[in-house]
Parts: sequence; C-alpha cells; structure tokens
Amino acid sequence: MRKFDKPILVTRPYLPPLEEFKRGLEDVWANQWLTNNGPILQRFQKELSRYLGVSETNLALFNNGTLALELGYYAMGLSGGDVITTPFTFVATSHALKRIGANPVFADIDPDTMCLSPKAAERLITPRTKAIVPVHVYGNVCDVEGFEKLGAKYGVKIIYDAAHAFGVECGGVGHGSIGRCGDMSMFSFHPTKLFHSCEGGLLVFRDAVIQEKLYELRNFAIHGELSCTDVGSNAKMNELQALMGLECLKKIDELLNYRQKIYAAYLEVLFDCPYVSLVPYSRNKAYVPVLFKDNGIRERVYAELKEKCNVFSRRYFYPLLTDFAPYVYAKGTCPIAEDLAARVLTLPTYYGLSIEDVKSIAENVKEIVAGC
Ligand code: T4K
Repeated sequence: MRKFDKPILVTRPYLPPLEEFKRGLEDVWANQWLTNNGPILQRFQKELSRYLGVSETNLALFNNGTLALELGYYAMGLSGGDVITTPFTFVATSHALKRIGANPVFADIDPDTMCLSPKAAERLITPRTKAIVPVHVYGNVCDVEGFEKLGAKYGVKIIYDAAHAFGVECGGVGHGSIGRCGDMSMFSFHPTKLFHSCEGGLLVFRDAVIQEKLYELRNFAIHGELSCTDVGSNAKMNELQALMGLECLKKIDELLNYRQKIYAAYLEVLFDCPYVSLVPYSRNKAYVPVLFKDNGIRERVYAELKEKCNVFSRRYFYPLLTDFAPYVYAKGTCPIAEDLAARVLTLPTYYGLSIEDVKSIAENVKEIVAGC
C-alpha cells in the first residue's frame, strides 16, 4: 500500500498563474471600485453568458451559491409553500428553502443517477406544492424531461440546484448549458468546485423579468437612494471574486478535460474490483463517487485511506439531510437515498493531481477492499 508523503485532499482549487492575476489586480486598483456591480463583475457576466450560451439578461451573480439559492427561491415566490426536493445533497439546498420560510418535503432518488426521482416527487405533489428542486448531484444530470412534464402538468416551478454541474451540457455537447433547463438553475463557484471565483454563485433563469428583482434583492432591495422595496440581503459578488472567476474561465476546457482523464484512470484500476462500482453518470466528472457493497466496507476504505495512505476521501453526502436536526421530521422516508448515502465515498479529483497518484489511490482502495 502506498503512503503519500503529503496529504492528498479530496479536492484542491485551480489557481490561475499569479502574474496574470496580478495584471487583473492592476485594473482593480485603477478603477478603485471593489464591489456593487463593478466593471470586472460585468465582464465576468458577459463571458459567462458567452460560455453558457445564455443571454446576459437571464443571469445574475452572487457572492456564494447558498445566497444565490435563497434569493432565487424567494424571487420565485416559494416562501410559505411546500417544495419537493432530495435529501441526497449538501445542506445548502434545503437550508436556503427553510431560511425563506418554505417547507422542504423530501422525495427519494433514482438509484442510477442518485438524483431526485420525478416519479417519487410526483407522488408527493399537493395543492400546497409551489416548486420542485432537483439537484444535478456530482454533475449527474437529472431526468430533466420528467421534471419538465411535472412542471407543465401541475403548474409548479422547477428550480435546479446545479451547484456541481458547471460545464455540463444539456442533451450532449453543443446543445447548450444544463442551466437552460427548468425555470432556474444555480451554479456554485466555491473553491471546492471544478470552476470557482473564490466564493460565488450564479443563477440562470428562463424569465428575464426577474433579473431586476434579483439585482435588488442582492443589494438590500434598495432602489435608488430613497426607497427600499423588500427585505433584501447583501449577496453581491465583489471585484476580486469576479477577477478570479474570469481568470479560471480562461482555463475551463483544460480543467474539464483533465477531470475526464482522472476518472478514466480510476476506472482503469477499479473496473473489476469486487464490491466496488464507480458512479458513471457525471458528465463533468466534478466528483469521483464510488459505491461499495455495504457500509462496513465503505467505512473501512475511508478510515484506512486516511490512516494508512494519507488520502482524505469524503463521504459526500452522508449523513443524509433527513438525519440532521432541521430535517429529522422526514427521517426514514427515503430508503434508496439512505442506502446509497451509507455506501458512497468520493475519491480525490482535481487539476494537478497526477495520473500516477490517481492510480496509486485506486490500487490502495483495491487492496483495502481485498482485505475486507
Ligand atoms: N448545493 C450543493 C449541492 C452544494 O454541494 C453546495 C456546496 C451548495 C449548494 C452551496 O454552494 P456554496 O454556498 O458553497 O457556493 C464543501 C463546500 O464548502 C461547499 O461549497 C460544497 N457544496 C460542499 C459539497 O463541500 P466542506 O465542508 O466539505 O469543505 P472543506 O472546507 O472540508 O473542503 C473540502 C476540501 O477542499 C478540503 O479537503 C480542503 C480543500 N480545500 C478547500 C478550500 C475551501 C482547499 O484545498 N482549498 C480551499 O480553499 O464543504
């Protein structure tokens, strides 16, 4: 078993060449403008619009993904209603609902994609349901056609948490960003994501009319100097974040390609490993989730990778949201999600992790599993 000299973390952020970032900083100094819809943020928005194939009128940037979700949900009128969502996600998906006074209702996931199942969601729709919030978990694409039909049939909004899905195309390469599906999608630009802006979040929405509302909400909902139209927040992306985003966007194709190489290297070693399967559906390979036969093997691999190999994998997304205090009212309602959360482990993947190291990690996993 190989023990690495330095810890291998589950992810590391890509950092652009320092000289190029410094050149960008010169613009910030020259502008003497640091936040509040600055010129670099506007450039970043333009570039994102080009990259995603979405009009600039249908985008809004925020200082992180969680506040983007919170204000997006609020602008879509979800406060006070039921919202059907998945428990197999990061807590932010549901916290943002709770924080605007919506009630998360948990439906089970599809065992193949690990995303919310439209069939399970449909069974829970009632007159109180205002929206469905599926998550493209790990960059696995949800059944977007299934959700589109539910939206049309029941008149409920479909809002995707696409935090993991930057760089994923809808219906194959060339069809445009996954963000064009549904009424709204949120991409997280946190440094643990394959593309980041230090911290950041992006909303992409179908109806350009809400852009102005979102711009107001992210800036306290003040309107001009003399009026305030609503209870807004401070969720503005600043110029340094936007600069980081712009610099990282220059490299996006290479970042995405490198992840595919890492995934292929894991697969090469692990494809015939008993009791282990790599989850194959992630389009952008944002994560490398591996499913073990049972919780015992998963826990052993997690612990031995850490203790014997200096490799820090993560059990995303365990525990399930329905095990956490704010959502424990729904514990036991989603057996498929419970089962998968107990068996999944995400292995290290990031730009700069060498293919040789990836193969060693995979060999280590194989050896630990063989000893179970
Ligand atoms: N929806 C979904 C489905 C999400 O997954 C998330 C966030 C959101 C919504 C909300 O979006 P944001 O508000 O975050 O934009 C992390 C992230 O904090 C969180 O963004 C992410 N999902 C979640 C899945 O994971 P932790 O607590 O696991 O992160 P942490 O600090 O343990 O970092 C993980 C690894 O990354 C560490 O081993 C160290 C490394 N790292 C981390 C940072 C921040 C670095 O090397 N450099 C860094 O700067 O939550």
